[in-house]
Amino acid sequence: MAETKEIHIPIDTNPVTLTRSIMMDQRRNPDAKGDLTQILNSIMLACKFVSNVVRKAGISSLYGLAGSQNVQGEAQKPIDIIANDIFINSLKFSNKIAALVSEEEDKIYIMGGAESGKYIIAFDPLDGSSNIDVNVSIGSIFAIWKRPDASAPVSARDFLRNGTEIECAGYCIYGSSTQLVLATKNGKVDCFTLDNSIGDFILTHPNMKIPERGHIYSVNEGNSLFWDPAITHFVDSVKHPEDGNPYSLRYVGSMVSDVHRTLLYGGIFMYPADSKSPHGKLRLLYEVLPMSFITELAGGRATDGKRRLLDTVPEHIHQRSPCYIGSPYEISQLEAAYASLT
Ligand code: AHM
Ligand code: MG
Repeated sequence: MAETKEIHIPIDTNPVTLTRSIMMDQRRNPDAKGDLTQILNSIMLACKFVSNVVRKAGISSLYGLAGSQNVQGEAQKPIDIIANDIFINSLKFSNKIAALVSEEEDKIYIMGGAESGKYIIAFDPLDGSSNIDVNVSIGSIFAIWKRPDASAPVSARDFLRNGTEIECAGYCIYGSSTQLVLATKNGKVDCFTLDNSIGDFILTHPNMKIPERGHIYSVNEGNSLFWDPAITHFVDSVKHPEDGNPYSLRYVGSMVSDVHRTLLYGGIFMYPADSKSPHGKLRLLYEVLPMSFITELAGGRATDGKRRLLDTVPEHIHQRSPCYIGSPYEISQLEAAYASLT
């Protein structure tokens, strides 16, 4: 009789995939109708699609300015516009989103046929676009809210809400691997890594927790000429600390990458207001609030220097805000600088 050989293949045959995780969340909530499940599935598909486009961008000449033409004489779109189309088309298919706000759309985009949907979403389909041409990690960011009254006509007012009312937020980073980080209200922050061989995201970093304190600060220090005294003092204090152990500076210039690193290693990510940009650069609805929500659920903090960011109610959909996101220790140090110097 032939000898039976045992073959050991280091493969997890029962991984927690994002698809499974979303379904398990729905099963845990007996009142859930599955609307959020469908929306998250649409986002997952959009992220996989954008990831694929980002990876192909170099070889398929997708880079270029809006309006320029390819060799066939067809108009080419820049990759962030392609990402926007991918997100909108994917979300349309879910049929559960009444309207959306995108960094790429001037006005709110009302979904024909789904105006009575219970949910609205704000997203930046491809943040960090200035990094696209130099092969630096970029990402997509989103936040989902339940409409206060789904029977009323959907309008921009539905989006002008406190960040604590976010149902779910996340980002997808297109880096050396593609990872989707998802945070759900009353839940936790999980990070899933795309396994291209099976075409699904696998749970690789469950229940992410930001370190209580880090040793990295992240800011565009080229703007320091325009900073206010509080931010200047804080940055000086981490560069010239009393214990003689200065912080490291890391700044990709791509919010998703800088916040992702901050969640994993701790420290602080900053985009201050300054005398040149009195409201800062980053947008509340689809950059600052989703990242603040995720960071708080991971045990971190997010402030504009004086106020908790999640308590900010935007006055218009593309409103900017200064932001400081990170470990509890560094954020309290920064708040102390603002309290004593402003
Ligand atoms: P974008 O939405 O036009 O891509 O700009 C947002 C990006 C963020 O990802 C990043 O944190 C910031 O701009 C970097 O800005 P700067 O180049 O001024 O440091
Ligand atoms: Mg952006």
